[in-house]
Amino acid sequence: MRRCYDRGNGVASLKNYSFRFLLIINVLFIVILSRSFLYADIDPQYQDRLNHLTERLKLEGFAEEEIGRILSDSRLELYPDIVGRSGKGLDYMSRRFGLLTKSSVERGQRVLSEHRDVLEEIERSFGVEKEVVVAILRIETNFGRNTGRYPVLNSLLTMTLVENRRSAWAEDELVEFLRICREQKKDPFSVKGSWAGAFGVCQFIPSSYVRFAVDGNGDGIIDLFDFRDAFASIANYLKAHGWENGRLEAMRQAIYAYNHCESYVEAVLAYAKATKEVS
Ligand SMILES: [Ca+2]
Repeated sequence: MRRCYDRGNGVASLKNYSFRFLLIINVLFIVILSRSFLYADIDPQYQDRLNHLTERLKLEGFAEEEIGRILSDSRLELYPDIVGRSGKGLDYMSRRFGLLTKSSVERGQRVLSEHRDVLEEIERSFGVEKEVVVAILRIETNFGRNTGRYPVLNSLLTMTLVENRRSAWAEDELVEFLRICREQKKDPFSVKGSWAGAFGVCQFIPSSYVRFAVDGNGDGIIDLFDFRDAFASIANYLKAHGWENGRLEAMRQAIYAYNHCESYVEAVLAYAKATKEVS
C-alpha cells in the first residue's frame, strides 16, 4: 500500500511538476506576448527608451496595465520630423502674420467686448491688463482657430523617444500630461495641440497647466479650450512671472516668460495698444 501511495504520490508530484512547468511556460509566453504587443507599433530602435519610459511611469504611480493600454493604442504615432524644429524664427510683427490689420484688431475688440465682465474681473483679481490677455490669445491661436493638430501625447512621446536636446524635458512633460488626463478622466489621445506639446486656446505646456492654469468660469474644471479659463490662466501666469501694470520692464519680462522671443513681446504690447485705442 505504501508503495502504491508512494507511487501515487510520485505520480501526483510528477503531475504537479508538469503543471508548474506548464504554468511557468504560459506566464513567460504571456509576458513575452504582452511586451511585444505593448510596443507593437513603435520602431524597435526606441525599445530601450520605451523601457526607460515605462519604468519611469511605474515609479510615477501608473499601473502597468494603464501604461500598456496607452502604448498599445492604435492611435499612437511618432512624428520624427518635429524633433529638429527650433520653434524660433516666427516674426509676429511681420505683415504676413497680419496682427495689426484692421480686421485682426477688430476681432480683438469683439473678444474684449463679448467677454468684458469676466475680463474686468480677471483684471481686478490678477492686476493684469485685459488687452494684454486678449493679445496673447490672438497671437497664440488666433482666438482658438489654430490650437494645433498634433495629439499632445504623440508629440511629447516623439520628443521623449527620439534622442534630442528636448528628450528629458519632453519626458517630464509627458508624465505631467498623462497625470492631468488621468485626473480629469480624459482620453490622452483626444487632446490636440502644437508640435511642441502646448494645448488649449492659450497654448500651455502640461507643466504650465499644473502650475499656473486656473478655473476662470467657476465650473470646477480647468479647461484651457474654454476662453474664460484661458483668460484667467494667462493672467495668473503673467502675474506669477512678475507682471506689474504700468511698469514696462516688468510687463515685458512677464510676456517674455510666456514665450522667449523679443518679437513676441513687441507683438503682444502692440496688439494690446491697438485694441485699447479702438475700444
Ligand atoms: Ca472652468
